[in-house]
Amino acid sequence: MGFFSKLRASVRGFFDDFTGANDEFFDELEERMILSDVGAELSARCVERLRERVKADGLRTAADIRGELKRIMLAIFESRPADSTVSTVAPCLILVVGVNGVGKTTTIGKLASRFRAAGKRVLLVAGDTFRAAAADQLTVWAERSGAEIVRGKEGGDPGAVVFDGLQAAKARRPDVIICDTAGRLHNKSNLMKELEKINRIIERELPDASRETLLVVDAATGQNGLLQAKQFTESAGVTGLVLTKLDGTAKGGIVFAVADQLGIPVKYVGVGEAVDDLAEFNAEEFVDAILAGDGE
Ligand SMILES: Nc1nc2c(ncn2[C@@H]2O[C@H](COP(=O)(O)OP(=O)(O)OP(=O)(O)O)[C@@H](O)[C@H]2O)c(=O)[nH]1
Ligand SMILES: [Mg+2]
Repeated sequence: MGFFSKLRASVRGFFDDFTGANDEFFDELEERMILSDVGAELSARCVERLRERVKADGLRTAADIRGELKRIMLAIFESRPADSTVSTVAPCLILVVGVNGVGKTTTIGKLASRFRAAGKRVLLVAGDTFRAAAADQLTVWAERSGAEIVRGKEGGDPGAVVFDGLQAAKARRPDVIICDTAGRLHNKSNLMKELEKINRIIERELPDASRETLLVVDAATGQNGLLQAKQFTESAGVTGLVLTKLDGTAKGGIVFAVADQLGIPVKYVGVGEAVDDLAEFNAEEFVDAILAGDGE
């Protein structure tokens, strides 16, 4: 599959130079995991556990050790909510948040296309009035995917655009409503306040909608992305994560750090700028892709 071949090329293989289950191998593995942004503490914990299992079970071959590491890494996801798909019980409202440039608008475009391909009626709301041309960018995606769009004036009040969008939703009854938001305001507390205001408007105008708040994080920002995730989770009620730009980084390990430290599921991963470059996150396939390395 194209999707996983992109991932494989981007994430560094942990077993590329395997010569045996010795200290050198374990140290190298831990280092590679840290370089992939799994995080120092979690990498150490995984490798420690692997050492124990290798010793206890007398594992010797790369295949056996890889199988054990796979189980250990999958366990990171097993303690988290398993739901990896967005609810599409109509009306479903998806609010997309995240700092500037991470890929919010692109992800919305990709999601709109997916839902349209599944026969859903989609309404996009251009809640980013801060950045020039943000609404134009979303309009291009709407046209491309056959979604409807509600947009306001540049520099206008995002709350007002969201309000208008929700009135349109009440009248037109789409299956899915996706709201874009600004990634940058004058400062961070403004951004969080704006999101709280948008949330209040949605709560008031569309109280019965099934809600998702997807936080988009650029995988290449590594541990800083984890920090963003913590901040947004505290103030914006995030229900799921989208990790983008996994095609452009060898740091896909951030997925593990996020799953380990935050109680929110990774729902989608982005591996490019094209409409098909978004996939539902599947922990087992993801771990397989990471452990497969470059040579396979
Ligand atoms: N390689 C790659 N590029 C991506 C991916 N997702 C988005 N991009 C690119 O990242 C850039 C920023 O994407 P946007 O969707 O505009 O990001 P945003 O979060 O809406 O940005 P602001 O509106 O400025 O806050 C664009 O050039 C996208 O094409 C991805 O998964 N892989
Ligand atoms: Mg945007």
